[in-house]
Amino acid sequence: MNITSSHIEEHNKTVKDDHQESLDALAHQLNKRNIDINELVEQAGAFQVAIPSWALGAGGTRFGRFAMGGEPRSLEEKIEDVGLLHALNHSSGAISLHIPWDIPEDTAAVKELADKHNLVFDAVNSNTFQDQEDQEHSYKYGSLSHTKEEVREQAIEHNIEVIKYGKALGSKALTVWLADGSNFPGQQNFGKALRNTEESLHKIYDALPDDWQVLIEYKPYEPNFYSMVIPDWGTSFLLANKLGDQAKTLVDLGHHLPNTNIEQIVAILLMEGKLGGFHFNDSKYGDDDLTAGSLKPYQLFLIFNELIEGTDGPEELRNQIAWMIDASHNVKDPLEDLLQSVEAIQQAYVKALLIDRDKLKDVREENDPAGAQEVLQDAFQTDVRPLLTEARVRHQAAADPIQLYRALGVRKQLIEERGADSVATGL
Ligand code: LRH
Ligand code: MN
Repeated sequence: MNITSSHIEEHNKTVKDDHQESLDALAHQLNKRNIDINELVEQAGAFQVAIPSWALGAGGTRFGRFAMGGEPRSLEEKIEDVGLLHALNHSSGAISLHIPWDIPEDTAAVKELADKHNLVFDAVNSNTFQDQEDQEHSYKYGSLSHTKEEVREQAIEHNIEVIKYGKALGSKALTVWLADGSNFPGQQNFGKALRNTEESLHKIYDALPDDWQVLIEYKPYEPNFYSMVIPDWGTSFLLANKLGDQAKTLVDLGHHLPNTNIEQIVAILLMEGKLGGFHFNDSKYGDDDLTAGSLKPYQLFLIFNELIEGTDGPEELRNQIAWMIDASHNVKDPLEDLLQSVEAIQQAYVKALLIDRDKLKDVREENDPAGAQEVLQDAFQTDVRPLLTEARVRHQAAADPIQLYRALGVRKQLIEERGADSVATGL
């Protein structure tokens, strides 16, 4: 299923006048604040979010999984689906692979296919939280932290193999998330488990190419429900500092206990030069992996406020951090969900760019909390959608990606091509 430039042109023609009207209104509004809308359109257009290869099919829970139909059956079909998203919004120009769910059998052919869709490969993810058929040692009781050296060695080898795949595809980072932990008090020696993990990570770190990073992802619980070896940002930060400059922390928005101030964590990691990347999603209770910005758009905005506050300009910000989604779709069409996530992330980014930083600095110096809220609200309550639409139109993408996706009946066509019960590897 290909979305052609004439599909896009036809669609953009139908919304042209309405779009121009709302864009002019926003440009006028921003002009009064001495903000050049074209500068923001540029920044929005340049902001790319990587799509997780494991979130292109229907997810599920232990209570059930409801097939979506037309799910990608291979890595090649996954790349086509991400290519389709990128054709629609011109902001999904990267794919993050998970190994062994997405082993590139022929890396040259896979890279060529990705090039054809204007896609690059973001961080590659290792998987030592599931046992593969031909695996010698089980990860039931952990991997890099395991009490048995042979299990740790097996997990280290897997991570080094994942780096090899990533190198062949042009990726520049390895994401390590460990399910390692315990379900019951007394089950694990916390200190030993962390020390084992640190030693194992050192061996992986030594295998990193010089221009690579290792991103250490933390999570407070699940699949272990009493303790996780890397439960919080502090432990990930500790390990990243012990490993070296190429080790950073990855912040998955769903990996925080309720009401955690994630924007403060982001501010500190950024200040310490240890913020490596994000897994964007949203949640109400646990690691729900819901559409980014669908429940807490203000938190997403506040996170971008800290990101812009802590870096010298949009360019530096964009280039030093891995921007990735991590989601699981139980009821929504995965492609629509991902389009909405990218839109919400871009809205938070552009709204944060609208914050009057000088005014914010002044009201903070004057200890004027109400004044500070007014500055943030002016930006957050600005409807930036016409600006994002314009960024897409200027890059020959769809003014309204979901509208065009539905008008073309993409899901229906994918079901005709791939069948109603095709299942994608992943979560
Ligand atoms: C763990 C996690 C991690 C991935 C997995 C797919 O919850 O967020 O990033 O490896 O989801
Ligand atoms: Mn994640």
